[in-house]
Amino acid sequence: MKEELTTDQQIRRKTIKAFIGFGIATLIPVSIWKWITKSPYLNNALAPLRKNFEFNEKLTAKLLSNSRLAPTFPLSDVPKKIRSNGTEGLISPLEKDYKIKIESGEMKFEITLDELKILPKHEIIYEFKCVEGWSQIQHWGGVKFVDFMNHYKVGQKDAENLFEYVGMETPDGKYYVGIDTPSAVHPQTILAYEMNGEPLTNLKHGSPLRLIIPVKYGIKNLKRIGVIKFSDSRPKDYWALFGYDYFAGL
Ligand SMILES: Nc1nc2c(c(=O)[nH]1)N[C@H]1C(S)=C(S)[C@@H](COP(=O)(O)O)O[C@H]1N2
Ligand SMILES: [Mo]
Repeated sequence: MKEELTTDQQIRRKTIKAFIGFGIATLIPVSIWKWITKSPYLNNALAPLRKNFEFNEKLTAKLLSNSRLAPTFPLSDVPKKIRSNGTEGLISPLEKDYKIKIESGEMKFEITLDELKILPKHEIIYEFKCVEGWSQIQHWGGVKFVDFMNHYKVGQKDAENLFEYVGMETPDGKYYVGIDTPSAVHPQTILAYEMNGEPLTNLKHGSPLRLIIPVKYGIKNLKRIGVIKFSDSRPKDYWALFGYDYFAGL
């Protein structure tokens, strides 16, 4: 039943095909986005991001690149001895009344670890990678960074936009990292207070609270969080000052 098509008909068919193709192409990012926001507590505070997702090409690209999930592993793959590296900002004794200082726009406040622990706990077993060339499967537990942002309504510049960066520092200010917000809100980024299913008590591993950010190299996984602040200007970053790539993404 081969039919002869007029040029007009051919053009029409091609247009329809192109239209369907375009429709499918736009569905891909939308479905990735839906997957990011599947978590119920993501919806509200990330609604502003959704707008950016549609209108801000740069952010869209970043979000897409960060919507990849790092591979996870079974508990049996976790070695008994967890490697430790880097003690900047961990030497001074931890203050007895340890609190995390938060800054976001006009907001400035402090929270305790117990307050943070009210939020849902998430665990991850993934391959931690240090730029120095070693990697190890590790098991961490804590609060999703995006849950923390939503719960305390921080990181929001206005009704439509998030601040572009998150800066974190040790309480003594001797180690510090800057994280792009799309990586901070990645579903696997957590404020970790557990290692190997137990409270993180080891000071060398960042007790009482550290960052676990599987989309970045080890250098960005700040141990002993004292300060979390949101900004549009790039926060200073310890290793970037030594010439390492600012984003240190994986
Ligand atoms: N406060 C602080 N955090 C830090 C570092 C550091 O020196 N000080 N080193 C980083 C580096 S280079 C790595 S590889 C990881 C190591 O984490 P671990 O000791 O729990 O294995 O912590 C990161 N976070
Ligand atoms: Mo590292």
